[in-house]
Amino acid sequence: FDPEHVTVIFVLGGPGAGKGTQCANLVRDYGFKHLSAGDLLRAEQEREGSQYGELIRTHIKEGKIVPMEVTIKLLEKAMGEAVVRGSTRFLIDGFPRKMDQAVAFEKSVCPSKFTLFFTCSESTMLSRLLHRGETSGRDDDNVESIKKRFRTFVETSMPVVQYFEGKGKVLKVSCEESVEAVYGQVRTRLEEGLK
Ligand code: UP5
Ligand code: MG
Repeated sequence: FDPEHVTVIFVLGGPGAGKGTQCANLVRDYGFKHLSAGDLLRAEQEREGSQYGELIRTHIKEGKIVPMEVTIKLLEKAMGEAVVRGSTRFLIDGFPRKMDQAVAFEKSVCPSKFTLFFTCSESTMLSRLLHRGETSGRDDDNVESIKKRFRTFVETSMPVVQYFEGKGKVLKVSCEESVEAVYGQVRTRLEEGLK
């Protein structure tokens, strides 16, 4: 597909900040195509015959970033399929979370218009994830994995946010409040960004 004809918005924020929840609201109200890198990786992990199943499983459990070739390939494929079906506006959720991914994706797939960055305290994120873990079935919704995910976020993913901030391309939203209150802010920021 031609990057000139698509709009990409990155959605970043700590584990459990509410990226997926708010993206679902934006899909409903603005017709974005939502692609969660984590969801794509989990689907690939489950896919029969995938050569990456074990690699993805161990990285996710340890809160580590899967090598970028795998994730970028999955995203590029999903975007290509969505473009064929008429999508032009994408929310790329939970990606890029390491500098090499950010640079490679913008160079070889598509530059982003801006990044929506969800800020949230670790104590709030921890309680949300533990609550979700009671029913999610996710291998990484347990205290040990969550602590590792927090650490990777601070050490590896925050530099990506700072990189885009340096380019004036980050719109921040605080995610401590209720889903509805946060969404009000998300809409305001998004509309500023799309102007
Ligand atoms: N909830 C949400 N908002 C709330 C609110 N305002 N008030 C009260 N409750 C709220 O929300 C989490 C929970 O909180 C839900 O129960 C929700 O109802 C509630 P959710 O919207 O799911 O938060 P989200 O930010 O999407 O959390 P998620 O756990 O998905 O974030 P992660 O970034 O940790 O997970 P992701 O799936 O993106 O990545 C998982 C792993 O995949 C990574 O750790 C990594 O190992 C791997 N990965 C890569 O290697 N490379 C990539 O590029 C991407 C992922
Ligand atoms: Mg998510």
